Amino acid sequence: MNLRNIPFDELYENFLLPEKGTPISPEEAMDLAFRAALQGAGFVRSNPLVGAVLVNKNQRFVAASWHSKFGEAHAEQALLQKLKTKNLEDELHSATLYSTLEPCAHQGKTPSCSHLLAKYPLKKIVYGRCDNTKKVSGNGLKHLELHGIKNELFSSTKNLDLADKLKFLTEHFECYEERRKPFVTIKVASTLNGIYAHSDSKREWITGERSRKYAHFLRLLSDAIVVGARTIIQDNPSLTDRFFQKERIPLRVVLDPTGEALFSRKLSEHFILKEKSKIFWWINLETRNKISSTLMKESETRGICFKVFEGNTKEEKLAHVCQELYTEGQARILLEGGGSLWSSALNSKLCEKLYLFQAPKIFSGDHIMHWTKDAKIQYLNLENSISTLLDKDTLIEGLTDEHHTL
Ligand code: AOF
Ligand code: ZN
Repeated sequence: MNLRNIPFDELYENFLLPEKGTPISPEEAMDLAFRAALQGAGFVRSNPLVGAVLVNKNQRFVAASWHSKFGEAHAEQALLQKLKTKNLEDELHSATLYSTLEPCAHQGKTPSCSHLLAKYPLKKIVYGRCDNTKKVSGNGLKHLELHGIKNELFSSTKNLDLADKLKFLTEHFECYEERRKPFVTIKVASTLNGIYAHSDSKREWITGERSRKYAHFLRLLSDAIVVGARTIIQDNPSLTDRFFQKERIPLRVVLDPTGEALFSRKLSEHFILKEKSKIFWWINLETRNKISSTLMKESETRGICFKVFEGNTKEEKLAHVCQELYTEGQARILLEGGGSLWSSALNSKLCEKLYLFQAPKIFSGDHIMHWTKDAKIQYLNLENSISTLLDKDTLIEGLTDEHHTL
């Protein structure tokens, strides 16, 4: 288990660029490119988070930039634009460009980065990860070589943590592009013995404020946030990010086969409907037939888009939802609760990553709910798990393996 000293939300919030002309080592340059890439969180959708840093021929920092929005300039193009605006294009002479991802080769929604870069007398590109999509896959690097620009895959023996950070920037993108599915993450806040709620009480905070702030960062990172009916009934959540980018509302998704969450209170009293932004509300076909035309109309004006489940079991239904979200271009999906949803995700092998916030407490008694309450898997391993201290709580995160048995 590795220990992460600075949580990502702090790196995101306290992002500062060094003064131009500051000496910078290769490790520092790539770490800065990582932090620059994080600034695109919440806006790149199925694209990777990418950061780029220019270091001049005397190993001095010149400028940094990042891919800030899906469909807009890639990190490298944004960097070149910045250099132009600041009249710093001369600094490209014999310079090294650090990019968290290999430069692209294709003209897509934006021009090809390698073609843009090849026009300048750069010495070398150091990249953090390969882009294995067919259209890129080494082609950009070849193009740069043809123009006399060398390339190197970044590796560091001094900063092993950096390799994990670079992987984080592309994990949703690789899953979406290569495996053609959304990158499904589970977020659980529990006691040391895995309890996330009491079945007989209303919402109660288990983890501390610091963890809850981090959970909002996970919402910022996510394209879609999914909850089950009981979470809507018991917690009445808003499912918005209220710390980092308040104006950005992720797609909210409610899984409510029988409509018990929908009918649990007046629409005007559902906090999730306070922000008028699209919500996918999945229900069974029989439930849809029970919704009056007045309620249907009011729901739609409040942003609800009803969807009908396919499949019989919870697992089949969830798999169908994930497939639909994939088709809708939703790459990073956060399952926020509760136990039934998390268990279905584990049972159907849909969960790619787990974020477990553990508070130093134990709950016991007749009404405790364990977060894996309906899971039928025998075991689940987290690869390269990382622990981060968040005041008194510990966040344990890691990619799940696919080798659990039913
Ligand atoms: C880079 N730098 O900053 C990013 C890259 O549709 P487009 O034109 O925006 O292209 C998206 C693809 O470009 C994406 O699938 C991935 O292969 C690459 N992303 N590449 O060199 C960047 N965001
Ligand atoms: Zn590009």
